[in-house]
Amino acid sequence: MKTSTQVLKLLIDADTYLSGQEIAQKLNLSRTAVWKAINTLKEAGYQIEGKPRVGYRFNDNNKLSEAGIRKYLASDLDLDFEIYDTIDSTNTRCSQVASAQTITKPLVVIADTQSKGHGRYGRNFSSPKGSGIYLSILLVNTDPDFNPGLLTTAAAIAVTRTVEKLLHVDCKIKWVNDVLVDNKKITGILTEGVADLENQLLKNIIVGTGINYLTDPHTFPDDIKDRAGSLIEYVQKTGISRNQFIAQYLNEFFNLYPDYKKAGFMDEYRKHSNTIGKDVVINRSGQITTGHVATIDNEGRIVLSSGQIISSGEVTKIRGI
Ligand code: BT5
Repeated sequence: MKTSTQVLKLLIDADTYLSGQEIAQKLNLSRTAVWKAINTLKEAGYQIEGKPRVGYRFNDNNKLSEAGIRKYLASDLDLDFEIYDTIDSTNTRCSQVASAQTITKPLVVIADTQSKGHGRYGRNFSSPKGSGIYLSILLVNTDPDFNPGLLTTAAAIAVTRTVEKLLHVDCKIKWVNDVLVDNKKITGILTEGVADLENQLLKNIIVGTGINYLTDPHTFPDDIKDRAGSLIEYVQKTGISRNQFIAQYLNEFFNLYPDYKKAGFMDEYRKHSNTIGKDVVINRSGQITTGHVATIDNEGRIVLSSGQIISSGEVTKIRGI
């Protein structure tokens, strides 16, 4: 571990002021090395407060960091992290890693901004810097009957639980993968599989989540500004950092993941659904279906009152909303 990373971890875990001497003793460093590490951290954008004769304290000023996330991560979670200031897409990075190597534990890739963040059907996902959470989890898959729809549903519940617990605001879920607050989309989720070329099994799964966390709603591009929303108002009220939110989301996700196929969260999903009981228009690759949504079943599929079951596609219109 780099000296500056060690110092950062110590300050984050301490949550209070540590004198230069204490840091030096704990890490077996010289005072000069501590001073240099503090400067390196400040230059990298970490807010380290220095008080004469008292010491240094880390201020979680919204800068993404592995140590800042690990502080709130469940202790039994064994994950690797890659954190970028800028990247094309965290999902793309995961698929590159999956193609280049065999991973043995989940890898979490996070970026402060994405130049080519994408959603389903190659659509753009707006990813401005310094405010959003763009995160992909690369999982090892050994299940030949992997169910991407249901895992996406579990991820939507993980986001919903995190938002409701930490930011104290209610969420709705628009089938299948959009989390809404105040009727606007604050999160999109994209699950992708990476096939093993030899046996065509999905050897890895990528669960990508984009969250408009501190995004200024006035900065949304014109084409989405009517539908996209931000959590900024609730984040500012509660003061929860991106690092803490990310850790809680990972805790929730990995709590659901081992048993996701048992669908124990589907009652919770149905309670949060803004789609059940509504007349909808569903677009499946250009094929349009209209109907009344009777329920969403334990596979995460829409059941229309006509009896028709729809497992994928997009709800383009919900009447009465
Ligand atoms: C999604 O697709 O909503 C899934 C988005 C997944 C993004 C994450 S970010 C981390 C990871 N890396 C990636 O490259 N992707 C994942 P879909 O259901 O197809 O919705 C896309 C549509 O949502 C767009 O066509 C816009 O209408 C709208 N949209 C784009 N950016 C948005 C934003 N920031 N907030 C809300 N809506 C947005």
